Amino acid sequence: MLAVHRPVGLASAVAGPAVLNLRYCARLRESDNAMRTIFSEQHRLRDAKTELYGGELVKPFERPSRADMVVEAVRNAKLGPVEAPEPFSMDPVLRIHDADFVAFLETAWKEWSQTGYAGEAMASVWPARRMQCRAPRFIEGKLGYYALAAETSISEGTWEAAVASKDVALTGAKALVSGESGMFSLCRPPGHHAARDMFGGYCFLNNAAIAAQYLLDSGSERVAILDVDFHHGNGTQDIFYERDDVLFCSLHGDPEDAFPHFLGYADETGLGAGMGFNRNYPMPPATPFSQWREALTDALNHIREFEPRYLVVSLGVDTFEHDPISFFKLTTPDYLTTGELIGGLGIPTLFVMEGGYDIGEVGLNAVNVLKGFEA
Ligand code: Q9C
Ligand code: ZN
Repeated sequence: MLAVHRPVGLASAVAGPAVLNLRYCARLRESDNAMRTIFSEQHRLRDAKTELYGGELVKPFERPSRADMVVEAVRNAKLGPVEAPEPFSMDPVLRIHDADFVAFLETAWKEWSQTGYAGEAMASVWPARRMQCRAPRFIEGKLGYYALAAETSISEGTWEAAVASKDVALTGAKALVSGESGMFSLCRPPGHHAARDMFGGYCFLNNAAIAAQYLLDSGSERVAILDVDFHHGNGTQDIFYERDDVLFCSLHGDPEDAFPHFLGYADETGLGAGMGFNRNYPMPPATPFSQWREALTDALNHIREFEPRYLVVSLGVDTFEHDPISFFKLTTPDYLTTGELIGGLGIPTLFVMEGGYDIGEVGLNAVNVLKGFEA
């Protein structure tokens, strides 16, 4: 009771006239509704020249202009303030990723460029079936050991951008712990393909997993992760596969037809203590919103039943009908509906940016999810 009454007494004593109190209340209410975006200019340091695509080296689909378009859309929509991240130590990263993997990422570009190779660092050899799965000394072998795919090159500045990206995720998570009900961590590079010891699919550090673990470590019992990126969140699934404190639900292109091809089937439901805490919703080419929405509703029902303290959404908008590398048929207004359905849970939610490669529409589509959530 005392805690309820004291601020009122203080406010009237300090502010005096009731009209000032009203203005103060109005300001409070306004900032309650505005979703804060965490964004780092450091994302620009991830600016690889090459991606292996269709047998050619092309300009990467995952490029700096993506994040610029999203932050511009956040500002145009007046979603709320855009803030720089706070720097965190590597401790939260090491709760998710292996120390040798982190050390590899940190030094990979230097080791590669010291060999004298002209191009960017890319994996070209793997510990395939019946070979030895151990990290060799030379960078070429280490790349194959730590890579889950070949399209993602490591270039100068990649590590620094990945570090800033996890700070963006952690700053958003910290704000949730402080009582915010919705935050947008505009991460770039993305993270959901990164496993505890693997990079690839444009991802290096798993921002969503790092944020989820931080939320657990801040004293919450359960956290759910909803992955709506077009691609299966193989890294996140793998990280939490044997755990019952994180429910992972992913809606994605059927791995029979879509990257990452070797994970994301419906029969992957968790292992050991984690049995039943992993749910995959693979869907075929040309899936329309009507069908995708049914999967979302089912996932949201399971999340509601799980009663998590927080929800982390791996927010990819490469489900868009015009996405250049994906095959679902979601339209721009569908993202508003998606946000509304997620907001209907009433769970404090951290949105972590993942994919979305239609540069012209990625901003509006992402912001529509956030606006729908706020509505
Ligand atoms: N033919 C994310 O959205 N290559 N990563 C796909 C398509 C890799 C996507 C090839 C796609 C990675 C974060
Ligand atoms: Zn994706």
